[in-house]
Amino acid sequence: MTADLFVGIDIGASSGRVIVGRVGTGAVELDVVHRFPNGVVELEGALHWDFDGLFAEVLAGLGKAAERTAARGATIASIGIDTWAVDYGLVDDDGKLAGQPFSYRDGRGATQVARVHELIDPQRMYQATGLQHLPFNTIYQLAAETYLAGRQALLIPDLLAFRLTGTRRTESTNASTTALLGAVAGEWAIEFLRALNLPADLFPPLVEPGETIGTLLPDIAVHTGLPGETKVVAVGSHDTASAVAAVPAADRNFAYISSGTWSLVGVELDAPVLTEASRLANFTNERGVDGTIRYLRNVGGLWLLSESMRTWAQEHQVMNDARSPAAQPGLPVPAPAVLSLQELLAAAGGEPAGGPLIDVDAEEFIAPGNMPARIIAAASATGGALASRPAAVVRCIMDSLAGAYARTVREASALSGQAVDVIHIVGGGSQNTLLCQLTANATGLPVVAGPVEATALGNILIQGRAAGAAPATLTALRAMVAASHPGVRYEPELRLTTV
Ligand code: LFR
Repeated sequence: MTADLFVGIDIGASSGRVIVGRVGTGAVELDVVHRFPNGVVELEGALHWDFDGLFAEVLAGLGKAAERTAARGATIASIGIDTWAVDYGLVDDDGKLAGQPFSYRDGRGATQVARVHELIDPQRMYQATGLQHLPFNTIYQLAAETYLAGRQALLIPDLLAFRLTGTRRTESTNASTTALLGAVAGEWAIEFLRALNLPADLFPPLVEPGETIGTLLPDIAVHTGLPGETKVVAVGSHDTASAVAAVPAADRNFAYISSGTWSLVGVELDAPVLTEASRLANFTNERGVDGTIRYLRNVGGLWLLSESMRTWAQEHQVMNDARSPAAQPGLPVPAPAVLSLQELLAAAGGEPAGGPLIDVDAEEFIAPGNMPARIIAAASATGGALASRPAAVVRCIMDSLAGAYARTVREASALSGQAVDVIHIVGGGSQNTLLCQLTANATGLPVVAGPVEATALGNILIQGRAAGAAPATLTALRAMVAASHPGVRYEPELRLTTV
């Protein structure tokens, strides 16, 4: 029997997966046993997550993991969970969930910003929590709640862990995205809970990555086929914390870009930067694994691309319906095919450099909707004429992202004093060769791309370490990632200019 298998549950804003990870001597391997889609759903006019649907997928994935490992005569040592940050579900004394959790893409947080800032001065909030201002931070969402009596707030990974084990905990890397956790002490900022009239025990007690949350509830063990003693272990439950833990950097002089729905761009530090300059530049000090600080900014991400592709697919459907033989007898010509991601990126690579740019961080890009129209309007507002053909829009997104990455890396380094010699891109964007090359060009630094599954690797490695199957330091864990998942290196291309 081997006991070096771990299950990672890793759910992002657009998809989730259940992974069986094997931690061996100097190497870590993943086997994705279950994938499922995720996305916001509209319920009673507001944007939510289908938590019950996600939990059903988690159970299905755990069942597959149990089957897969039993077939190999192996056992699963533990389960770790990570998801996006900020959002939570409200649970009553009996453990019942009060409705499906709101999504951060719903606008309700933004409506509370002014009121919260009247109660807590934003400068004081930053000095205490070190969190960047995002209109959907947990603190603003909580301010929109009308009924909290007898309820506790469980962040999404904590809610999943609670459903699996019956134990209520708040994992600390994710707690740091609430704007209710002190950046230096890592304790709840009780004064802010009080200022907002929120109960002091609104969140369950904190737990650090590597600590055990509990073991499976009997009915979960029966349902999934996993042994009842299977542990749920806290990992960097904020997906970005897990991703940064698995960046295959050799030393501290690196910047990372965790590139997925969002691009999280920054450096790793030992202590937070809480200066006024840092606040004005909107850098965040989120907690990382092993007490590190993820000093970063949320830059717009591949959400701009995926929402654009969704819009084009919808328009294509409408055109096709209009051209169907039923709608237009005698004109049964299908609309031109929608380009795949690969085709779109290839076409975008062929578009001329130096085209119009947009501010990828603008609030108007947060909500779902017709992204190409918003991008074209944003480009024209800054004097650029952006053609509506998909290749031109995609090129504009890529150029704008690369430019924002370069600015953000420069600022993170300047504000923190952390030198940067190389940029690691991990997550989905690491497979986007155009984006990786444009980033190397814009920063003038080498880019090492990969692994694409950094988040899942970070999740598995922290469990592996807790079980004694992986080394103690982050540097040694990262060396395991580098050895088993070699990256692709992009050097900055020289731009020849005529004088
Ligand atoms: C990335 C991420 C970001 C967070 C955003 C919203 O998946 O977790 O770090 O700011 O989603 O939760």
